[in-house]
Amino acid sequence: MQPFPRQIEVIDSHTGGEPTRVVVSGGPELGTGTALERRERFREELDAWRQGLIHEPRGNSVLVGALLLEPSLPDCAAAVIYFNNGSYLGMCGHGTIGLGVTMHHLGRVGIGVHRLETPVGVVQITLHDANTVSVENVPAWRHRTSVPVEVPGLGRVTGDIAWGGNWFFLVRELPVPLGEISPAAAPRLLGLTNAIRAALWQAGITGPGGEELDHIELFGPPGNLVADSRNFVLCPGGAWDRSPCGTGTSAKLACLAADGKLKPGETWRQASTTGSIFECHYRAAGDRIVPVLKGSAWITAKATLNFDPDDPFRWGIGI
Ligand code: PYC
Repeated sequence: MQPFPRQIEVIDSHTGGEPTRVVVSGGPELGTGTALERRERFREELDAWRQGLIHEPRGNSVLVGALLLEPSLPDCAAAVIYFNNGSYLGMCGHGTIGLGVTMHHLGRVGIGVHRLETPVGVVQITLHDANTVSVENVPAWRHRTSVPVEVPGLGRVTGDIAWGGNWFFLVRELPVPLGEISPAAAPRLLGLTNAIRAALWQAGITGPGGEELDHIELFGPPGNLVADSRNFVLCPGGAWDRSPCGTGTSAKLACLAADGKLKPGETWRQASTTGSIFECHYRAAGDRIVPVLKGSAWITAKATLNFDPDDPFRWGIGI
């Protein structure tokens, strides 16, 4: 394996409460190729780097990493690979807002429009000011509607399967009252969504290519927030998203569009479990939609991570 350097430079930010760690220098050497090819090299040959960057004691289960790379496409400002405690992501909405703010902070992009290469396609960011970014995501679409799944100990749950840059199961009907969506309710909601995810996999309910539906979304009323809905999103590594989840909200917009509940250009304000909000709309693109999500991010740390070769936990603790 490629030896770890002793030090990796990172910039941490949060988007609506959800943290992003951008690897600015000292990251793994992935060679040339598309973002997808380089992500697969990362996964197959250098996964210990992901673990050291994200797991405790340097990181935590909520953190999403963003490896900033040279683009392979000439019209892109950068390429990026997103990863978390569980695995690698296709796209990451909150992470792209954090990345835009971080790149501006580094002087790598100015206010205006920029394109970024991701493993699942090119996305476009508009940097409105030092903290506010719109992301035009990859096309989103609904794959299946009102899919039933029997969840042990819970009963029949119904939901839609949609792509928003990752695969999502968006719950429509639960056999129990949803209750309040709030950080205090997170342990119960984690129990529900983990059980749904396991039942979907057990039942062989997947994306069209057999992909695991590893993000599960619950939706409730916005309460006193100025929003259309409040969500709870289970992420692949078992943490819940503190932000409204950009790819999850893209999947939600695809379902709203397919149901005729949201027209192109109409605003949808998606609130998260913590109360942070993404303001969103979409444009039609054949049988898909192109979602646009606007949110804010703040830099929280500029750090040098140390990897002492004598540290028994230098690769992180996978918990
Ligand atoms: O914002 O797309 C997102 C996201 C995915 C996982 C965590 N956040």
